[in-house]
Amino acid sequence: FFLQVLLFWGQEPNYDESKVPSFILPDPLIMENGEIVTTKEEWIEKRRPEILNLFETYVYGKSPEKPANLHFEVLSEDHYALSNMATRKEIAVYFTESDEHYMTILMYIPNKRNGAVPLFFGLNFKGNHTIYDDPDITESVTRMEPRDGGSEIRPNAFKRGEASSRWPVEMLIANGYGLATVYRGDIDPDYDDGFQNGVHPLFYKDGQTKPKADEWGTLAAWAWGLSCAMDYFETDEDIDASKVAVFGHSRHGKTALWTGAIDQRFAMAISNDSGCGGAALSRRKYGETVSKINKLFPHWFCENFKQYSDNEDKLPVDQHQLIALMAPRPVYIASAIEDRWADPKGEFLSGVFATPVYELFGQDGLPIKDMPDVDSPVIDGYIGYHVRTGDHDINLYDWQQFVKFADKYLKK
Ligand code: GTR
Repeated sequence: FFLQVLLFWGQEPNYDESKVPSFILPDPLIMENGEIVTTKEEWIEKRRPEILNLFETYVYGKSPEKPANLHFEVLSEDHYALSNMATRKEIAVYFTESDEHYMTILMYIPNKRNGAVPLFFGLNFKGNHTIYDDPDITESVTRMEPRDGGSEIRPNAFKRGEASSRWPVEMLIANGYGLATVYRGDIDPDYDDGFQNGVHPLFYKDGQTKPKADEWGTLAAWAWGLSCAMDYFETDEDIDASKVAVFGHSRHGKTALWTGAIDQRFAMAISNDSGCGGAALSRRKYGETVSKINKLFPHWFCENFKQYSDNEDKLPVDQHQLIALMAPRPVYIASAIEDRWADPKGEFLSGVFATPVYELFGQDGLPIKDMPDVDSPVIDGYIGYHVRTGDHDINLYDWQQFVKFADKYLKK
């Protein structure tokens, strides 16, 4: 079986730093026509839209405009959740004018609050009911059933609270933050079904049966869904919509960064172990590569991205520019030292190479050039970073750093 997996991936991943090829990264501050960007105005008006468009066209795919008839419904509200510490709400966000297709936002808001609160917001893997052992959370179900035998694992196969080690609900509430999440399968189930379920078909033009080569894959659809949730947050007076941090682990970390890029209403983005197609530089080809990710997850990116499998040097962008799209907003990159598949050093370097864009705004990006020691977070600049002990996961240690970082920017 192992051999088969290797064959499927094409080759063994490279984990040898001496075998990382030399490469030249696209310069975030040089326009495609060669002009050099020297002011923040030029960045905002010219270079940022140019880079965003390159990522849309060649990496994640363009998403449709949000529907004008996006509407919301509060499905439940309980002011005595978490032993009276929090208010729990569930909100349906309907994607079209009918009430057929929707995602459910689950949120906890601290009861001890002076006005609207800052919020951490991100996708979950296994259903809303898995993030916390609370009998009153509505169990996620797959509303958008696979039409031809796809294999997305059904969220109701997962136990209530089974992902709770990743979701420190009490700690966030005690620190004055709200927490909100959506089951990603509500937006687009995570398997390659030719884009027949999920939100994609809701937006096909007449006769269209799949996204065009430069149109949204699954990661872009998830980001689009998170952006729809922001429309809701703007209507909820318990939430300070100008202080929402979008976060995510792994594939959801990639999504969080893309969400922050397409929707500048998010005040902060947090990437945890996001790796290839997230914070890690593609040109390093360390651990997971463009070719491996396109084979393993052919539905994540747009079709155009496939032309860069084993052809990273031709990519018109690299992932440091995705970090740069957050500027001047704060962004946090977290790695785990044993998670070599996600290339911790490549994640760190994206922060280093995004820094010149922050400097245009007179801000410190990532204030160091060499990787810090394990378990020594760097949270002084607008780009925060840590590499912690351990493997691919998001745990309390990661969250403690995110809270420290967020306290600096979202508690002002
Ligand atoms: C892996 C994938 C990574 C990462 C991870 C996850 O299998 O290769 O890119 O996204 O899954 O989401 O946990």
